[in-house]
Amino acid sequence: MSANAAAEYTSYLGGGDTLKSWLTTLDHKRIAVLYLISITLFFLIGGVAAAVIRLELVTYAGDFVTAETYNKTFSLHGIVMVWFFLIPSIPATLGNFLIPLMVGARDLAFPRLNLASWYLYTVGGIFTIGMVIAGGVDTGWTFYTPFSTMFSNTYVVAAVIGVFIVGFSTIFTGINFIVTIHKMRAPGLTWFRLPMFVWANYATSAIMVLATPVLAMTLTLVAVERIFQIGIFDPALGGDPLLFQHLFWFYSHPAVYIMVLPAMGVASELIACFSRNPIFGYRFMAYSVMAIAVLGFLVWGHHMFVSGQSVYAGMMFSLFSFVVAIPSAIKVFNWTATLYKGSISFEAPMLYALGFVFLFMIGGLTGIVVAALALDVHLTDTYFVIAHFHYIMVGGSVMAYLGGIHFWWPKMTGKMYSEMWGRVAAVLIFVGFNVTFFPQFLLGYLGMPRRYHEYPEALEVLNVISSGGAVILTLGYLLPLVYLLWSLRYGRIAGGNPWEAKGLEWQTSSPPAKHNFKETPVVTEEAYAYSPYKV
Ligand code: HEM
Ligand SMILES: [Cu+2]
Repeated sequence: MSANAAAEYTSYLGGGDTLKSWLTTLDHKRIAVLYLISITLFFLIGGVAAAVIRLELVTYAGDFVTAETYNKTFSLHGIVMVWFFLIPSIPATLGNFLIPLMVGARDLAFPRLNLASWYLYTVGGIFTIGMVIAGGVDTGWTFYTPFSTMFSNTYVVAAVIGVFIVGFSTIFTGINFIVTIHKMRAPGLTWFRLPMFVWANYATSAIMVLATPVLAMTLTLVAVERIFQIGIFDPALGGDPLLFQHLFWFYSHPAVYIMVLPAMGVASELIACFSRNPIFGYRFMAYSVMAIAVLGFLVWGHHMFVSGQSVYAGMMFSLFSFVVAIPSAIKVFNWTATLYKGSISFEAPMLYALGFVFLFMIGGLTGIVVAALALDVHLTDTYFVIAHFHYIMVGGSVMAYLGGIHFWWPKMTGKMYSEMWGRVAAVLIFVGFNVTFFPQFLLGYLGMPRRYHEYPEALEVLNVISSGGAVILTLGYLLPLVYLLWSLRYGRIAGGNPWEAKGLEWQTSSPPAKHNFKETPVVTEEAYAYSPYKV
C-alpha cells in the first residue's frame, strides 16, 4: 500500500493535480497530455464541419445549408483539420511525450519554450473559434487571392491571424525537437541507433522550421493587402495573384509531409514490434525520411498545373513529383519486407498500422496520377483530389496517429484498454474510411468539382454511398474516445512493457516517473533488436 502510494507520487501524473499545476507544468509528458486534450477538441469541431458537408451532399440539390454557409463550413473544416489537428497531432502529442523518453533524456531541451508552444496553439485556437462565432470565413483553407484580399466579405484577417499564431507554436516545437535530438541522446545512442519515430520527427522538425515562416509571411501579406489596399497579389493594384499561390504552396506542400512523416515513424515502430522483426533496411528508411523532407520543397508547382505557370515549369514540377514518390515507395516496400518471416500478431495498434500502409499506398499511387501533368488538367479541383489527399491525411496520418495512441496509451496512462473494442474500432474506421472516400475518386473522375454545395442528379448515388460511409467512420472515431476514457478508471494495470517492445521508453515505469529515468540509460544495442517468439 505504502509502496503503491510512493509509486503514485513519483509518476508524472501524480503529486499536483490542481489545474494550476497542469497549466504551469514544464514536464514534456504533461504538455503532451494538454495537447492531446486540445487537439481532440479541434478534431471534434472539424468533424462536425465534415458532417455538415456530407449531409449537404446527400442530395444533389443545395437544400441543407445555403451556398454561403457551405463555403464557410468547408473553410472551417480545412483550416481546423490542417492547422489545429493534423500538423500538431503526432509531433505535439506522441512526439512531445516520447522523444525525450526515446533518446533517454529527462525532458526536451527547452521546457519553457515547449509550454509556450502549447499556449500559442491555444491562443491561435481561441482566435479561430472567435472568428467562427463572429461569422466565419469563406475562402477555403487555401486563402487564394485576390478573392481573400479584395472580394471576400468574411473574417479573413481574423482567420489568418489565428493561423499565423499557431504557426509559431509549430516552429518552436520543431526547434525543441531538433536541439533535443542533436544534444541530449543517451550515451551509446548513435544516430543510426535511433528509433525511426525519432528520425521521422527530426525530418518533420526541419520542415517545420524552414517552411512555416514562409506561411507566416504570406498570410501577413494577405492581411496587409486587405487592410491597406497595397498591391501585392491583386493585379488591379499592380500585384501578382500567382505569387500568392507560389508562396502558399511553397509552404503547404512541405506541410503535407509535416502531416505524414511522423505517421510513417509511428508505423515503423508498430510494424517492427508486432512482427518481432528489426526494421528492414534501417538506413534506407532513415535516408528516405530525410530525402522526402528535402525533395518535398521542390514540388510545390504541382498544385498550379492549370494556373498559367509556364509549361516548362509544369513539366519540371511533374518530374520532381514523380521523384518524391520514390522514397515513399521505398518505405512501403521496407514495411512489407519487415513483415516477411516475422511472428506477426494482430493487436489493435498493428491493425491501425497495417491500415495505414494500405491506405497511404493508395493515396501515394493516386498522387502519381495527379502529378501527371496532362491527367491533372482533367482532375484538378475535382473530388479525385479530395479523395487523394484524404487517403493520405485521414487514411494515412489519422490512422497512424490512432495506432500510436493505442500503442503508447499503456505507457502514457499506465492502463490497458479493451483489446476487443480496440480491434472493432480499427476495423470500423478502415471500412468507414474506404466507403466514404473511394467513391470520391469515381466522382472526381466523372467531373464532380470540389467546393460546390449542389451537383448534377446523376452523381447522387455515389454521394449517398460516401455520406453513408461517413456515418460508419464517425462511429469508428467516437469508439476509442469511449473505451480509452473508460480504461483510465477501469482498465487493468499495464506494467512497464506490455507489448514486450524494444526502445528506451519501455524500460521505464508506466506511467513514467517525473524525470523519466532513475539513471540515464546506456544504449548498447541496435534499434529493434527483436527476436521472434517462435521460429
Ligand atoms: C469524418 C471524416 C471526414 C469527412 C467525411 C470529410 C469530408 C470532406 C469533404 C466532403 C471535403 C470537400 C469539401 C469541398 O471542397 O466541397 C473535405 C475537404 C477537406 N478535408 Fe475532409 N473530411 C473528413 C476528415 C478530414 C480530416 C481528418 C482532415 C485532416 C487531415 C481533412 C482535411 C480536409 C481538407 C484539408 C479539405 C480541403 C478543404 C478545402 O478545400 O477547403 N478532412 N472533407
Ligand atoms: Cu503537393
